[in-house]
Amino acid sequence: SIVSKQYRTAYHFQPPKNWINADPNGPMYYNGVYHLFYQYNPNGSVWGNIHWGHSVSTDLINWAPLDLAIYPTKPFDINGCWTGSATILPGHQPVILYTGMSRDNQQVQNIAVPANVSDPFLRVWTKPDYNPLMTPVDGIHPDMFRDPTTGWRGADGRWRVALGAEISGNGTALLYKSEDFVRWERADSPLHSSSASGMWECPDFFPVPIEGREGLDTSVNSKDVRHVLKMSLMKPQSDYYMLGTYDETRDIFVPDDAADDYRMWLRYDYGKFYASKTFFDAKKKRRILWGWLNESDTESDDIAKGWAGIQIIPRKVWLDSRGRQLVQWPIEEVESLRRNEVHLHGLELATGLHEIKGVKASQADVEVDFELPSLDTADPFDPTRAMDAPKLCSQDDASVRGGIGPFGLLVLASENLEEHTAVFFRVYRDRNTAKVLMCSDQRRQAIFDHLDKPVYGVFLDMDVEKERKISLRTLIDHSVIENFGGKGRACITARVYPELFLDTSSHLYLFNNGSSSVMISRFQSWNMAKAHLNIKLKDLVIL
Ligand code: DQQ
Repeated sequence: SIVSKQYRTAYHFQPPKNWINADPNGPMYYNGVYHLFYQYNPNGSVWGNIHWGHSVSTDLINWAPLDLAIYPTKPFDINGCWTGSATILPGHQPVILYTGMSRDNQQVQNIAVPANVSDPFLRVWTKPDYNPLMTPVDGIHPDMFRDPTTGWRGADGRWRVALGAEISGNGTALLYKSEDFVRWERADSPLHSSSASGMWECPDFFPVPIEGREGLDTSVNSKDVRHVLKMSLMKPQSDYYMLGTYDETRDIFVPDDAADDYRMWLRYDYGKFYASKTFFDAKKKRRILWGWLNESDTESDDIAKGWAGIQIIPRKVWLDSRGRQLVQWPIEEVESLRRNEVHLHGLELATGLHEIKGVKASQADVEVDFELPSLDTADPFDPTRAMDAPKLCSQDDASVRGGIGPFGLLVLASENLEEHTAVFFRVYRDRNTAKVLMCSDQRRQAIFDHLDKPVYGVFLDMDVEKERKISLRTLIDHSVIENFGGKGRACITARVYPELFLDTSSHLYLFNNGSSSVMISRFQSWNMAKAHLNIKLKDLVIL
């Protein structure tokens, strides 16, 4: 069976003694301290009895666990304290809105406030008895009404929050408005809804500047910003987002491209990634994204391991220079864990394998640039196969010879490659342009056969004619591989459980199975030190 120690992560957030750790909740920066709450079952290895776990940090990498912050005690949340968000109100007053599973099993929205706002760690939260603030009435289904966003304030001075719902079969971001953040009324129209999908869980709504990479406070709205509306779809359990305009007068979100097939919507991450939520980091003026990475093993494995669920390394997000998608990159603080750099530049990667020696391949950070040969040796693009990138990755996998590619990394590879996860690119010539397919193939990740072994894939939105270089950054941490293609324009995260590295070290290879060589114009890898995920509070220095 799977034993927990080998799959626990060294630098990806996990609660210390964890059972179910799921959605990131109420992330915020407040008075020098970063807060992460998360859906947490303190005494079970399956979902249920949900509390709010709470950890604090001064660098988003090293964490001190605190007592449970919000837990089922009142008629308005006695059956679970579900997902919600933090908002910092005027007077620098933090509050949390969260969904309670009420005594009669209805989803209702409650407010919680710090018992002592001068406690630098906001350890104790209280829930006023005037809760719930919002209840599922007027056609709102009591099973589909949850996950309040961070609030934002319009020019009219009124607060707004969005809630995940499904109305008449349509995925919906319901809009509520308030003068005092206590008395809320439903707006006449939702912020947005679509017939392309059912229930929207964990909505998020925030501005990004058209120019630059800075984050903005959630209430900012001007001609110099675009808005992002994100939703988690329960089927196929993935996170999607839309870029568009927030029309404050009509109080609606107007997407640039309202595709009626959700598979055309944009995604933060084309791998395993769910229930994500952003917050504005006022300290470094960044928009930071958190995301839950559930397990890809079985429930009995989780019981044997005694834990399930980790978080991504927090990512800074901003609008791509061409304004067509978001870009994501691991926060710079993670680089403080880098040790023992191994680098090679100017390697011509002919067809074959090239092992990277001297790196701890189960706990590493890798950055590599692949310079492409002339594109006319690329395979022709078959548009009939374009719709389904994952399928293309599983058919034309790492073992299928191509003109340019497949090339990339074999990650968490065993001695004789019986086990490995292939992260690779393939270039196709499409009339007078070229397309880049990015893949992560988990089918050979482990000799266990009961694991979820998907193949993930996405086309990189880049001008490969002009750029001629494809970059890849990969964070490896025992049972998680986070991949950032094209400098963060395409992200694919996978959960893997190799068996063989139990008794042998794991290996990292560059590989090229294309007929053309590619030039490795840059390769750097680092061992990653363990983050401190269980700091004593007294040792947490507030800068
Ligand atoms: N998880 C929470 C819900 C949310 C779901 C319950 C998403 O509030 O919709 O644990 O994973």
